[in-house]
Amino acid sequence: MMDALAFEVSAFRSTPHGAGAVATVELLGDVSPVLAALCGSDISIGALSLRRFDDIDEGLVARLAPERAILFPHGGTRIVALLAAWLTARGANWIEDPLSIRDGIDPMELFPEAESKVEAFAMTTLARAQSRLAVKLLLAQSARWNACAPTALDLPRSRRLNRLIDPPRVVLAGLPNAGKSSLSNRLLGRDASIVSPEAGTTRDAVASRLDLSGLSVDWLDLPGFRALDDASVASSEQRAIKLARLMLQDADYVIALAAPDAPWPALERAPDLRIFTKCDMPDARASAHAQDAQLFVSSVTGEGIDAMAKHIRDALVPPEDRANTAPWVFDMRLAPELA
Ligand SMILES: Nc1nc2c(ncn2[C@@H]2O[C@H](COP(=O)(O)OP(=O)(O)OP(=O)(O)O)[C@@H](O)[C@H]2O)c(=O)[nH]1
Ligand SMILES: [Mg+2]
Repeated sequence: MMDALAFEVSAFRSTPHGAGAVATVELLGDVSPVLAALCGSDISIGALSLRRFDDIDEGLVARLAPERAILFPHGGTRIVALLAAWLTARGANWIEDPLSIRDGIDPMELFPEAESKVEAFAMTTLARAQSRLAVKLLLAQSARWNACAPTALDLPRSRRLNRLIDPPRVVLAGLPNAGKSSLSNRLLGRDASIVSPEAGTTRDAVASRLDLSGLSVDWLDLPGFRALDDASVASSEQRAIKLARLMLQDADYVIALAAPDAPWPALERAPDLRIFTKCDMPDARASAHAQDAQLFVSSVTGEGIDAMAKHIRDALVPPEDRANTAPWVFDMRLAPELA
C-alpha cells in the first residue's frame, strides 16, 4: 500500500532547530501527490491555503512552484518530527541537515521569491543560523550589498559575524572544585553537570548549546585540571584531563576560573577571560586569587552572570561589527574572489 505512494520528494526543516512559534518544512520534487495525501487535496501554484496535515497539525501551505511547496506547522520539535516520520514512511527523502544539500542547490531556485541573489542566500543561511542576533542582520544584507561596492568587503569582520551562524566553542577551565559545573548549570538554567564538594566530579567534558544574550555558543564544562603526577588521581580522570587539555587547543574562547578556595589553573594557552566565582563567600574579593580576575560572579546568587554573558558575547561578536552597516560576507559564494 505504502509502496504505491512512494513520494518522489525531498523535504527538510528550513527554520532553525529547536522550538519556535512556527516552523517551515520545505518540499521539493513531485509535491502534488504529497499535498493531496497530507492536506486532503493538491494546492494550486501561487496559492496559500490553511490545511490540516493529516492528523498531526494544522497550518498554512504555500505552493510556490510546480516542484516546490512550504508547510508552516506549529514550531514544536515534536510536530516537525511527526511530519518527518509521516513523510519518510511514504518514501520521501527527509534531509536532517539541509546544509548537506546547500551547496548542491542554487539558493535562487530554493527561494524564487527573493528579490536578489543576496536575499536568496540570506534566506538559505537564516534556515541554519543558530543565534537570535543573526536574524535582523541577515535580513538587512540584501539592501546593504546593493548600496555598497564589493571592494568594501571586510573579511575579518565577516568571519567574526559568522559566529552568529555557526556557534563558537567556549571552554571553561579551572582546578577541581573551582565551580565550573555550577556556573555552567546556572547559565543553562538546568543541571546538565553534576555538582559536588568532591574534587574531580566532572570526568567527561559536558557540552551544552547556550544562549549568551542572543549569541548561541557550544559551551564545554571540562573536568578540573589537577597535576597528573598526583598519585590520588585515578587513571580514568588522568585520561579525561589529557582530553580536556586537547579541547583547549581547539576552542574559540577559553575562560579560566578561580574561586576563594581554588587558585588559577596553569594552562598551555593564555585564557581570553579570567573569572572569579563564589564571590558570595565571606571575604571572597579579598582573597589572594581575586586580584587577577576580570569579572566576579556567583553561581549561588546569580551576581555578575548576565554581565559575564554579555562580556563573552561581545568579545566573540563585537558590538561594533554588528552595528557596522557594510555588507557581511555570510556565505563565501557571494564573494568568491575573497575565498
Ligand atoms: N558559595 C558558593 N559555592 C559554590 C559556587 N559555585 C560552586 N560552589 C560549590 O563549590 C563546590 C564545587 O562546585 P562544582 O561546580 O562541582 O565545581 P567543579 O569546578 O565543576 O568541580 P570538578 O568537576 O570536580 O572539577 C560545590 O560544593 C558547589 O556547591 C558559588 O558561586 N558560591
Ligand atoms: Mg564539574
